[in-house]
Amino acid sequence: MPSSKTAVSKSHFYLEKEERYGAHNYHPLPVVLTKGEGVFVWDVEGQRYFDFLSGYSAINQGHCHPKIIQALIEQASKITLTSRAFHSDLLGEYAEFITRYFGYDKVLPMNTGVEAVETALKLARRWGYEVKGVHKNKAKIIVCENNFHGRTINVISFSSDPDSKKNFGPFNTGYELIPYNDITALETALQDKDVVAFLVEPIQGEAGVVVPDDGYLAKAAALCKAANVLLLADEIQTGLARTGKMLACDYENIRPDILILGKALSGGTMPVSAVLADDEIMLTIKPGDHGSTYGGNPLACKIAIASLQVLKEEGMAENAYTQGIYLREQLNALEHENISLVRGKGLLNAIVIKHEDKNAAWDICIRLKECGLLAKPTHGDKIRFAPPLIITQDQVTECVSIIKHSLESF
Ligand code: IF1
Repeated sequence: MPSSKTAVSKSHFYLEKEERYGAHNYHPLPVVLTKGEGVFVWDVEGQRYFDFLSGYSAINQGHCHPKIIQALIEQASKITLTSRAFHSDLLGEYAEFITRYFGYDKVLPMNTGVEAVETALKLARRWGYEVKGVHKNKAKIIVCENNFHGRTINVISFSSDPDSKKNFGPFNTGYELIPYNDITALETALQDKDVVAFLVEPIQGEAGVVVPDDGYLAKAAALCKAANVLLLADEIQTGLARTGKMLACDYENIRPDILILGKALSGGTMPVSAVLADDEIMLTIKPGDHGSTYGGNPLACKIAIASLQVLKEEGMAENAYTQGIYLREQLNALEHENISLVRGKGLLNAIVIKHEDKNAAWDICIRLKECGLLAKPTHGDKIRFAPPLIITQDQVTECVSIIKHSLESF
């Protein structure tokens, strides 16, 4: 990389390569990051930013958390992958650790979030046929409008977002869409005896941090239990202390039949996901029925144990709870004409931008970047504010003044 280049063309050097040789499946903010530590990231120009996206909640513990990186380095120099054709000295230790941590009989380890979602759907159908007794290929799964559970063809089969489905058909069947946060709609859908599961995000992240009414999840859980239908909680984005409790389900004291985790399960180091359930469900999968090359690899096991340990050791849920209240209070106190709404739980928040220019949210994010804070619009007029859960009150105060300044100069 020629060092004499001006600052702008340094980033341009990297952007050009990506544009030329990489698929154009994203539209990122024009910033090229090269270092991350805690709540901060640095670009190739040496500029420092507050990270208010946290890798879409995969970096809850902060960038390059020392204890997680230490675990990674130690294990990476021993053995990283055995495959499941053989045993490792870490899978049993990890399985015991995570099942005790969340209170389930067993874990099925996978890699990406969507793989864990697909695994949960397969488990629910298998349980539906072999335990509930639904007739072959008749199983139905209820899902919510504006859901986001990943990008495989099966999962987008039940998306309600035309952009994520366009020209990817034909799609899978066996799914019924109902409105989110609508108990009556769920009650009606559960009358169908072929329903085996209800898959739901405790807070809809991609939809723009849509928080359901208090009691919605608890009522949904009760209705599912009464109908002998499994409750599948997708906590890939809301889990692991992000919303101010270890799980967003904890706000309503409900225990999903199948718990789906990902993202921060590895502290942002590598894809690690997990599906937790009790034996009646989990043991319907027999040897050879399901798996993946990297699922449960020793490197992932070691990293996940460390990632879960630091969440508790450093009180990250409690800090997310406290700083989330403070952040929303400070944002509301701005009473800014372009902020129509502030919403969220813990440190999963979004502001809804009110402006006649449809690109306002994007342009505000460009201004935020120029003022030292990285955030990204979601669904047009919303900007997600989700910093690492280690952020201090003083740092939140500094970030709110950056947001205030950016809005005023917009
Ligand atoms: C992208 C956002 C999108 C998720 C929930 C499963 C998955 C995700 C609740 C799948 C993944 C990521 C995917 C990433 C951007 C981000 C995201 F909501 F977090 F903002 F897309 F909607 N369930 N969410 O949020 O997990 O397979 O990605 O590990 O695809 O652009 P994955």
